[in-house]
Amino acid sequence: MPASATRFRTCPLCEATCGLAIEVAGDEVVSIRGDEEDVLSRGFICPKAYGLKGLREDPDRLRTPLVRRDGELRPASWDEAFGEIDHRLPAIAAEHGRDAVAAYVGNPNAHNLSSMVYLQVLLRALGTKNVYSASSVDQMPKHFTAGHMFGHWMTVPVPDVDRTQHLLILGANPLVSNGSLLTAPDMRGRLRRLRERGGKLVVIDPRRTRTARAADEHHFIRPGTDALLLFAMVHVLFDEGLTDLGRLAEHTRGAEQVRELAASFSPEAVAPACGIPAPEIRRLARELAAAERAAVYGRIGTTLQEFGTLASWLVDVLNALTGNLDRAGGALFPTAAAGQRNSAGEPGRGRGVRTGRWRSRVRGLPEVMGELPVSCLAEEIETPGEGQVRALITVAGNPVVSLPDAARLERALAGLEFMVSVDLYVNETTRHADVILPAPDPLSRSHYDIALYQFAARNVANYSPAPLPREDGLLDESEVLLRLTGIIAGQGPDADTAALDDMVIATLAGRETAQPGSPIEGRDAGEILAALEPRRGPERVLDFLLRVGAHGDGFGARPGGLTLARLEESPHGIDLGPLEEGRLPGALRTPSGKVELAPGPITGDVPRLRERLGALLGEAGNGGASGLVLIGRRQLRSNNSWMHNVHALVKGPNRCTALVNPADADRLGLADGQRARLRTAAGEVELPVEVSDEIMPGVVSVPHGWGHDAAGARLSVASAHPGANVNLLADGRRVDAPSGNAALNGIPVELVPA
Ligand SMILES: Nc1nc2c(c(=O)[nH]1)N[C@H]1C(S)=C(S)[C@@H](COP(=O)(O)OP(=O)(O)OC[C@H]3O[C@@H](n4cnc5c(=O)[nH]c(N)nc54)[C@H](O)[C@@H]3O)O[C@H]1N2
Ligand SMILES: Nc1nc2c(c(=O)[nH]1)N[C@H]1C(S)=C(S)[C@@H](COP(=O)(O)OP(=O)(O)OC[C@H]3O[C@@H](n4cnc5c(=O)[nH]c(N)nc54)[C@H](O)[C@@H]3O)O[C@H]1N2
Ligand code: SF4
Ligand SMILES: [Mo]
Repeated sequence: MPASATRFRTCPLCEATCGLAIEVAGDEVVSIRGDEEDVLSRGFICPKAYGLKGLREDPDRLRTPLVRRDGELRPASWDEAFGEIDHRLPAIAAEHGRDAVAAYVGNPNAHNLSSMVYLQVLLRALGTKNVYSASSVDQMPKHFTAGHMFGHWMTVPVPDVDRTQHLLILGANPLVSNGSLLTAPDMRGRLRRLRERGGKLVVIDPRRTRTARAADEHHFIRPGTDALLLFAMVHVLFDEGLTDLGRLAEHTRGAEQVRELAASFSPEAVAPACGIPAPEIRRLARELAAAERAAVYGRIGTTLQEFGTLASWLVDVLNALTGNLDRAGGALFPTAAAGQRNSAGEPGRGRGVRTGRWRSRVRGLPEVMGELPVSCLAEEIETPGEGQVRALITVAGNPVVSLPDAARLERALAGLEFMVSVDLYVNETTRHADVILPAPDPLSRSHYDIALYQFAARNVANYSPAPLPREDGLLDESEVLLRLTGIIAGQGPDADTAALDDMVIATLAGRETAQPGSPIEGRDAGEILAALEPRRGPERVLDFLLRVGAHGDGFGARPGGLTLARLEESPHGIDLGPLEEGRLPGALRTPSGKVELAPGPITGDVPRLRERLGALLGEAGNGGASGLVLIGRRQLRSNNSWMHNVHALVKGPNRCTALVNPADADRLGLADGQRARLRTAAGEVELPVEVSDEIMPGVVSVPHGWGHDAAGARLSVASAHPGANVNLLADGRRVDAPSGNAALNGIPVELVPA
């Protein structure tokens, strides 16, 4: 047995970015523990971290490219695989136009340094309007509201959990999900300390989750009605003279308009619709206003629903109206060390954001943040005509399991002329590909969280080199993405990727030296490139981003500032301190230079909410809503759809169950453990029922990411614990109107014994 060594590496599985101490011997993982000295996570990890060992060792994980020959995916060399792509993909774009090739990029890209740097390069080379990502089955409403309120998509306020005295959480279960748009490992500890210092935690969720159980107060809410509740709280603030914008008053526009919009949403008007009594709503608002330092935080339950934009907006309207926006202990704007746009360039004002620069061909939904809503993908593939999608590239995504209209999407993928996937597995999605390019296992690549530090509850920077060598025959994902870029750019399957990489960094350096307000404004780009020598690939780009970033050394302009070399000397990361207050107005990039409290693209959706309120009140007047609605949940040992082939994470009882309230179970004649059928117009699934009063009456909760019984997938462990694909029930036409985000929570369903 080779001598063992400990390597420190940030966990790439979820947004908490925990530091891992990985004991390795040769090429093997011996053990995985929490890194006690990690500047952010201080030793915390969850059970998924250990799954990285199983993932590394999984015999089903791809170790060679696969190419479809005579209908079957067969092992091939990289040259054969890229040759096949070169032979088929550019021809489709040449014959049918660039939009005929679509791309879908999934969640793990946000946790992958190579993809964070090179995916954009590939997508730009593709030049297609048909760019799709998991963002539009996730947080797109939050980008939409951040963009319109603060001027940049990524300027998302983060609750200052470590200093707040009052935290109101809606539609998030960070004790299980470990936080999202909130990078804060060990939320259990952080929330416990909040309560120990006399603070209060309130949770609004149709399910009494772990987080709800750890709170001072929990309220059930009817799914999809958060915007009504939040509007009513805003109403109370104005009604009772409790608004106080504080320091931000002179930097804010639109408060009066918000007051007018909230007028018709009194607690008394919305209470029967959302299921929270009016006096309770009034108290929630008063307590929020009275708290010395408070923050409102909403996550998947508030974004993956029909009024995602309005709910996301009202979360930050409440933060602003109570004087908690940009205030310590309230909701703050992180200062990420790399790639943060709201700390770059000239402060205080900018071009703002635009949406709808193009629209989806079939349904006419607007582009947001450079992409189209994934709810449109199936119809864009299936509907004939000019601009029809005929080829698809997926990178780290499992759309068949993750997107609505799952059955239709599956048919659509089967009908594509050509499909390429970059992935770790042959799964429900990639089994439809003509070529699969394997990605290396996470432990054999380096890591830096460019994306997630934008949402961290404390400013930190942590780089880890690859703890283990890459297995023979695998390429770093940067190389895979650059070779694909070369093919798209017409340079053939053997493009000079080193030259492409040089172009990437030269473009970045050229742009930055021309950028007013940059620490390297006016300098010679050649000098900057020389200073990055001899680095190449993602590390060179990362070093560049760190050095021109808010904490960087500015290539000598700010001696002592961050460089990648300094991070390499700090295996547990560098702590850059608590989030700063007073980042506004400097971080704003709105054309007005103000916080826009009532932007038209957001408030334009209020009439739709008013209409819904009317309909819900009509139902309530007729003795209450009779039907059941479906929502989702996350589970500690799952990671969306893709860690179910690791035995340690799937063993034990079937977790893909429908949680049903005892009253509903009685009414429907269902007993705990019994199999039942869930049905919508879109499709049906069968799964066991779990009867529990932790779920609100009238609501059924089913986790997503299951349904691993597809023929042709190569997931021997997962297929023994298949569960059901809940997105077979989801209709892609249900979207949040402004952002186009899918509304996968709050779906009306029928439940019957199987
Ligand atoms: N263990 C684990 N961790 C994960 C993941 C995973 O799959 N497993 N996935 C990661 C990803 S990609 C993400 S985006 C994050 C998500 O992180 P979270 O948003 O914290 O995820 P969930 O646990 O699904 O919590 C959403 C909550 O919203 C509630 N809910 C549903 N509908 C409504 C509604 O209409 N209103 C309100 N108020 N609540 C509602 C649900 O009951 C649920 O408790 O988690 C990440 N972390
Ligand atoms: N009903 C319902 N549906 C949902 C949700 C819900 O709450 N309810 N949540 C939604 C959310 S928040 C999200 S983020 C999406 C997730 O949707 P997706 O991103 O489409 O799905 P994942 O399950 O994350 O699948 C990731 C894929 O990436 C591969 N992979 C993992 N690591 C790497 C890597 O390093 N490189 C490459 N190339 N591949 C890799 C895995 O094998 C897997 O195939 O699901 C959404 N779908
Ligand atoms: S909480 Fe997230 S980042 Fe931390 S160990 Fe678990 S999966 Fe990894
Ligand atoms: Mo997500």
